[in-house]
Amino acid sequence: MTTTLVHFFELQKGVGVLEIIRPDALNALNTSVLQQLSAHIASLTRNQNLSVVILKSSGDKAFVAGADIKEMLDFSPTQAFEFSRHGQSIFKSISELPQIVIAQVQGFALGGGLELALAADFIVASQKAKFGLPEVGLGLIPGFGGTQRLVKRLGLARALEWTTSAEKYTAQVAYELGLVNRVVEPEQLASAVETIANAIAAQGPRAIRAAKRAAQAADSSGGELGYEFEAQLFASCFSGAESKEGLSAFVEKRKPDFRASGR
Ligand code: DAK
Repeated sequence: MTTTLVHFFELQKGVGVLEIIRPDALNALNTSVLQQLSAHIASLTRNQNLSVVILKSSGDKAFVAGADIKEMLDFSPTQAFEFSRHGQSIFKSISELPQIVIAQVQGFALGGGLELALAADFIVASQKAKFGLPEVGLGLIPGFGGTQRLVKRLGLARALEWTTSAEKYTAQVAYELGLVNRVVEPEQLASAVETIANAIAAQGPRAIRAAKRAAQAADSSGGELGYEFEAQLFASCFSGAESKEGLSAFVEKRKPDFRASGR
């Protein structure tokens, strides 16, 4: 029997919810989660009855703690490239959904988790949420389009600081930088998102779809090249010892030593 890792339901008329359910691994994105996500996205792409999709996850602690580090441990550069292109295409489909996608972020949105939130149209966060791209601490770079989308959202200089420092930022900082639309108290998060979703769903459905396409056209500079380049660079991270050290260190619950000889 297949475990349900991504669940979809209709919350109200015009509003759907897509929920990632993998709380024991802080909702980390493994191949099964991505496959189930992909299947739901494919059916949402054809769904004309919904104006809004709320993207959320299980548990209090994390929205999504990233791509599944344990699964990535044994990737070859070729597998990494395939995984990155597959992941990018899913995330691209999310950003191209006809509905307005709201990421409801209650806790850690790290690495692939932040990239997933960035693929949504906007983010509403709990005061307890934390955002960051810790991949360089694993000897990697973001692989799901985050290097591209964060630059668009924060500008080059800030995005580069986020991508290379591996620092975690509070919801308030993310709000001040324009990454997050609203920050609310943890117990208000679900109702705040629902209120925004219902307000959008009450408007003309065709107008909502047209408004999203028009806004995205204004934001479409850069094109495909950056994503392709990101996938190639992500794959190249797997051709040396550095990512092996970073990924193993996480699994073995120790600090990585990137400076040891031969790396
Ligand atoms: N993958 C797998 N398991 C994870 C995980 C992850 N990303 N994050 C947490 N877990 C697991 C932990 O291993 C632990 O499992 P057990 O030891 O209980 O079996 C469980 O979730 C609870 O985590 P902790 O015990 O660590 O909980 P703490 O409260 O102490 O810490 C934390 C919470 C979020 C600060 C910590 O778990 C953490 O630092 N997690 C890793 C965050 C991280 O580095 N994320 C970035 C992952 S790399 C790609 C595209 C994109 C990417 C990669 C490839 N392609 C398309 C190829 C992106 C890369 C990433 O996202």
